[in-house]
Amino acid sequence: MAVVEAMEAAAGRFRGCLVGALMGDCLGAPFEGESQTSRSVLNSYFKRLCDPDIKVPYKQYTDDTAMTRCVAVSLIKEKKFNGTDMAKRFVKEYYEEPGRGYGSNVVDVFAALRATKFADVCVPAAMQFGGRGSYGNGGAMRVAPVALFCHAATDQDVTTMAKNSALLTHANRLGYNGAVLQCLAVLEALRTPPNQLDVAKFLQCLTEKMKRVETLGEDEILDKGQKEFEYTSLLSHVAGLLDRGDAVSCQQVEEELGVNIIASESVPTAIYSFLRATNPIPNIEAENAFVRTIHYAIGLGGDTDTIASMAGSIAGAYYGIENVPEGLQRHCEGLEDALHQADQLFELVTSKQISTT
Ligand code: R7I
Ligand code: MG
Ligand code: MG
Repeated sequence: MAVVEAMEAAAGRFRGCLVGALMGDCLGAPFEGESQTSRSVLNSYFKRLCDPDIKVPYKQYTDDTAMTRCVAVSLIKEKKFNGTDMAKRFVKEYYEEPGRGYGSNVVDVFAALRATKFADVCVPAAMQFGGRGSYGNGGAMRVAPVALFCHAATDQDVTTMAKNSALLTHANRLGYNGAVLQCLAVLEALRTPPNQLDVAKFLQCLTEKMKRVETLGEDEILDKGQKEFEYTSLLSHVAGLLDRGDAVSCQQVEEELGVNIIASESVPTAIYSFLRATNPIPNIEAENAFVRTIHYAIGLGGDTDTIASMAGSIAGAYYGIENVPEGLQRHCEGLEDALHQADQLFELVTSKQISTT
């Protein structure tokens, strides 16, 4: 009995993770690019969404989910990371539905991948921004399936796969290390037993891992003005803000962590949102900590779909699908696919028919 229950709980966390990512994207997208949204406006937004008697427009997913789905399907079909397969899926997906709100630069990568017939799938990304590569958050926003796939892998293997999945479009160190950090955060949430989250420990663990990740490799170069331990230092900012509790305003989060489409100004913000929402937040009515995470992340403004999606995938991995209200799930385009992909990933991981090296 205990084994069956443990398996169900673990499967529920896989589902929570991918549905959390989807929900943050779908519910956050209508606010993308806006400045902060007041908590009372978002309280009514969530109340209306949860009310079965009120009809609200269906919430469509954006590029965040379109690409996350490609990552998931590629890992499921290949049973390992295959960069060429993943890149082909990104490109096919983009040209079938180009109107999903992609970053302006990543579209050039897709065109170059297609024009070069996928000869070397990392080259087009490496040529962006004068050869420095993009540091947008596109590598991080789609990385959740990698964390699930690497559920039992070593830190080294997780880091390598997250980095390789990001390098297909984001060759800048801040771009791919943002994906690594987001992946490690999802994994840490997934591996933390229910009700045993210790915020300080969670951050400490991520900080130690990022210190190793950010130690400059021989093949890496720092852009002018970039710091070697950028994310490590941002995590200490996150800890500092959390220590100040409710005294921290949205404005301060925007100023100190950022709410932008750049990875270093959104991944730490998503982690902060998840950790901050473990406790009640003044004027946010949601009693459910998963919902509070997404509500809080959206309220920060800026890159709301992506920050809510990243925060949602971490929160969903920790709280599990049983804590994700069905009244909210039903609004999200692509819900069935997200659930199915989570189940397929769980099956693969538990059957151990995969390679993570
Ligand atoms: O990172 P990416 O896939 O965009 C993801 C974002 C998410 O918010 C989605 O929801 C969607 O809205 O877009 O796409 P990129 O085009 O690689 O990067 C996004 C943007 O970051 C670029 O268009 C630039 O504005 C900025 N950026 C840079 N700007 C200057 N120099 C990324 N790298 C650089 C850089 O090196
Ligand atoms: Mg988007
Ligand atoms: Mg976005």
